[in-house]
Amino acid sequence: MIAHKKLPNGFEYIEIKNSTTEAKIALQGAHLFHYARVGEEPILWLSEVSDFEYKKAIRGGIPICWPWFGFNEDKSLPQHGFARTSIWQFISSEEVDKQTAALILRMTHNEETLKMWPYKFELELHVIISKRLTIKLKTTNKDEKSFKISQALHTYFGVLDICEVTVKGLDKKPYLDALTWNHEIQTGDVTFNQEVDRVYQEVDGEIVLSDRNREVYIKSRGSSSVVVWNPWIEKTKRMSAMKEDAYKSMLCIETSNAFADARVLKSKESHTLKADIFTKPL
Ligand code: TA6
Repeated sequence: MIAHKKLPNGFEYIEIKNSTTEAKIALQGAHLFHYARVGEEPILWLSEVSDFEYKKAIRGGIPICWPWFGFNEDKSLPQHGFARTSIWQFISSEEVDKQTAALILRMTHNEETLKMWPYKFELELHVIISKRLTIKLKTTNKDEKSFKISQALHTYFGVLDICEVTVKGLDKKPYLDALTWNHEIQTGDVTFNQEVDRVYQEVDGEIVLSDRNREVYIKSRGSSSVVVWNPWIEKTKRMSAMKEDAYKSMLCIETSNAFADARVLKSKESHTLKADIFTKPL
């Protein structure tokens, strides 16, 4: 089943349900905000107090940070770009088989985006919902001049208890610590007992989020950087649309082209950022 739904306030999303999975994608931001395998805890975390209002980013799921990751030099512009608060077009949906749905959403430059970012573009999100979740974000330069993008699939994963989570696959990788702006090298698995906000570079393999009852695998393509973020106690209190204890049950592992991994696209060139997400029971 693939249905176009509206909340009482008019907020539109697509609901997908089949024999193995369920998902929900908002037209604002092409924001996948729910993904679960039938009978299991959702893979994606969604804040219990998230907004579902136009021009406010949903807190959780997979926000699309584009055409810049983080803050813009022009501080009047939104953190993480404008894609996640723009209305995308729902282009197509297909029930590939009883267990698989494929959807395409698209946004292009308009008067509003050109004021913030003076380039013509086409941005498409291809999502394949099945026992695995495949997300492809394709940027095409429709302008005559080159442009540079930094971006992230800012994926919020649900975890049982952040204190018992380890992230594998980043050992010996260099990272920028966004809390100190120092450059560091990862030693062993990433564990969590404080705020963590790191942009890892030279990432070339799969990342494994090891939780008490499952392992979530994240395989990326078109990316050599990964952002790992947990706001912990104090930062959570300052984040919009997050309950005070939210940090205990979420972790962001973001397939990205961030900082040194930003990409330059010449006129008519395309670049695709891809994440494959799947689980293995322990
Ligand atoms: O990806 C990590 C990060 O850049 C953090 O520094 C924090 O700002 C987080 O994104 C959330 O940003 P948001 O704009 O969604 O509140």
